[in-house]
Amino acid sequence: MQVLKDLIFKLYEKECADCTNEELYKALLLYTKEQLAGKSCPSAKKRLYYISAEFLLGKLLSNNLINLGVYDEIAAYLKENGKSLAEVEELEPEPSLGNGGLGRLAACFLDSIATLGLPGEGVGLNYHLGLFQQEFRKHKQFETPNPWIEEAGWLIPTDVTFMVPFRGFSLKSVLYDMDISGYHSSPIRLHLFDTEIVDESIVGEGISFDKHDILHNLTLFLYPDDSDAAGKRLRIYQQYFMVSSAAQYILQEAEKRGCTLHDLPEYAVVQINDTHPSMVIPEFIRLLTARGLSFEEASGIVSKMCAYTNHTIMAEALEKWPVSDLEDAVPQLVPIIQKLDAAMKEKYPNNKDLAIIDEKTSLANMAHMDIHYGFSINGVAALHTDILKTNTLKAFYDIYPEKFNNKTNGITFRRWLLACNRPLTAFITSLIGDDFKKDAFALERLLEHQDDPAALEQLLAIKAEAKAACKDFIWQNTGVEVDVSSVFDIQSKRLHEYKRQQLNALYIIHKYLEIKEGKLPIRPVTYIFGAKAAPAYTIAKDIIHLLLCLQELVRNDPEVSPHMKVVMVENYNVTAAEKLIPACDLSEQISLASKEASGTGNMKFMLNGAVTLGTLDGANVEIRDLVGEENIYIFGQSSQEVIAHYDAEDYKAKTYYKNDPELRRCVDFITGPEILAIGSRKELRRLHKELVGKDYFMTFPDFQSYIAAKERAIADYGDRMAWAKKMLVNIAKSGFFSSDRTIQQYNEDIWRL
Ligand code: 26V
Repeated sequence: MQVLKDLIFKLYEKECADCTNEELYKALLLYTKEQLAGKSCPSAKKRLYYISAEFLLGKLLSNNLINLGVYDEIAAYLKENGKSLAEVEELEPEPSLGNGGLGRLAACFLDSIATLGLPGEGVGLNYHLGLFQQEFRKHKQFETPNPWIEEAGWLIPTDVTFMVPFRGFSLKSVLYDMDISGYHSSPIRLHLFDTEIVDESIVGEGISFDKHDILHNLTLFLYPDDSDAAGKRLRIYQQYFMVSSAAQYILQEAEKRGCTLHDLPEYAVVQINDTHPSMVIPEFIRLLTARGLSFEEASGIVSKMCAYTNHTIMAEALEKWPVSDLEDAVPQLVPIIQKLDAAMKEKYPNNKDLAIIDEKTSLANMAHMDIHYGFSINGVAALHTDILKTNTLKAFYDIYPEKFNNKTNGITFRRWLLACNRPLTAFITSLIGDDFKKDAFALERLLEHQDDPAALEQLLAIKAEAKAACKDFIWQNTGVEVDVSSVFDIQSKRLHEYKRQQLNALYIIHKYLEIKEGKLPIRPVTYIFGAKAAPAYTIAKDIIHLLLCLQELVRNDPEVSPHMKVVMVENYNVTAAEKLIPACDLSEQISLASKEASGTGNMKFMLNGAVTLGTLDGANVEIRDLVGEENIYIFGQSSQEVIAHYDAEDYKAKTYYKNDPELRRCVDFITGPEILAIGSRKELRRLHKELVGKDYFMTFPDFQSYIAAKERAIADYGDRMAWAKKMLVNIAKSGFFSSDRTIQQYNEDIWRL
């Protein structure tokens, strides 16, 4: 601790005990940065570049202290001086450079790459304003900017710059670096490119800004709303700025290591995280041909170097750019993409599904380009990869079966157990030692304690402690007082119709109505939500409106509120997730089967001893296989049934609405007098109409089986010992979902570092 003590004295000429929390935060930040800078990054001839438009890092201080192995020592030192590390941590702004699962996965991957000592680097953009901050007013979501960059924060300025050409102008990219720590290992670097002339003053009301002012807005926001043409074009500018800077950097670094360019795949492998960085393929070809290589050689090199990860089958998220927009922004890429497309059309003249540029629409399909010109394509959970092979990308699987592979997602246990749940970590260590911190499969040893009443009691006590801490958080965040002896039922993730928060809402209405009729539930339940909706996603916002109205309705009804509470946490982000997840009893993973590629929240909840209530979708399938039917609650249509309904276009919400009076009663409650007295007619009617008229994500067919499964779970919760055993089995079996395992598999099958 002497180093920290000296640093504090050097900075402020006083002792720790006399410092403010702000001063201590700055000192700890500096201390941590110095410690990380003192360790060299793994070096090697061949390096991985993980290019991603999103890295949802979350706060870094405590995570870094844990990875450096000094957290406990520093916490104790502060405590001795009358300070609290937890309070100091509160001051750190959260770098939210991501929307949800995809960005958080990238952040977990960096932790694991560092922990495993692999020579890898992350590459992305330095958005000045990360994901918007969510505020609730009049039971609705409003968005405000979220500035996260501090004067002396985690970013390390460098003198690396590149010129990125656009139609009519060029922009200079400047590189900022961040050290990403691994657990008891050397850090790796995250490279974030920025422009020099981004201008935060162009932000108007909320998060509005001039989308045409490319010079001043390029790295201003993470993924602005792209529901209009200007937003789409800005996204092309952002993506090209990112990949052109990345490609120039990769070539420069490879050449420094002795690469002749003809042997580039021996020096670099690029993982394309979703299609956002796909333009890196034509950009590499452009740069290599400009350096004298033939087009054929350049495209051959790129094809040995680039690998693509698909994260969704949702058509609207699979990027297709109008060739005319590419012409407007990055005309130099268009002839290259056209040439790549022509070669494939010549090779496969009879299959339009394989085209990069669709002849009818003139849209360039980024995933198709990645698959033709990459050497690997992977899905993110076993079911998802199967659906890609047999459905969404079947035409490609038929011609390139060897390129397809699965890499089931994972999470870093350092953040999602060691950092966010210290009591559980200590408990596990006391039972099985601490091998699990580096080898997550060691958690299986917990199974030896599954019939040990003392261990199970202790597990329940730790959960109770986490719930008590979460109660305070919920009180501060929402002003709702929750009952810690109630079941904590949590659904926290982005708000999207396919994730079906609306199904959960219908269940809540069902329970509310039962209580009003005098049918009291066997035990109280707290229904907790955390979710942001995309600013232009109307129905998602309507669902938030409904949830906030339900929160209000229940809170103010003395007949109902002893039995249930509804809580919608404001501004759900990584920091909030770290508070909610340890406290969860029942983890809601209720997406429409086939639609959630993997999910990673499901893994975080499981690791923290929650039991899953879910559909057989994404990684839930693998969770079920690991823990067995008796330790998970599964309901709903299977993915094959869902896909068959979409193919046959035979689903009619109205039929269910007509034939199931209980369902109808709950759906109609959305526009009934109780809710209308709180919320606004326009939003609620629109949601009602959407459900009865469309229900595109088929909540109605799963309504009854959802109720049955949830009732079973809530009843089972009463047998405390049996429930604790389920918790323990879930924790013990979660080792497979460590991102260390995922990254090892990426390395063995794809990167070969
Ligand atoms: C994005 C959008 C944006 C526009 C509106 C519709 C829409 C639908 C889906 C998406 C998802 C984009 C990709 C993504 O974030 N996928 C998530 O990736 C996670 C990490 O692999 C995975 O666990 C989640 O299941 C998957 O949804």
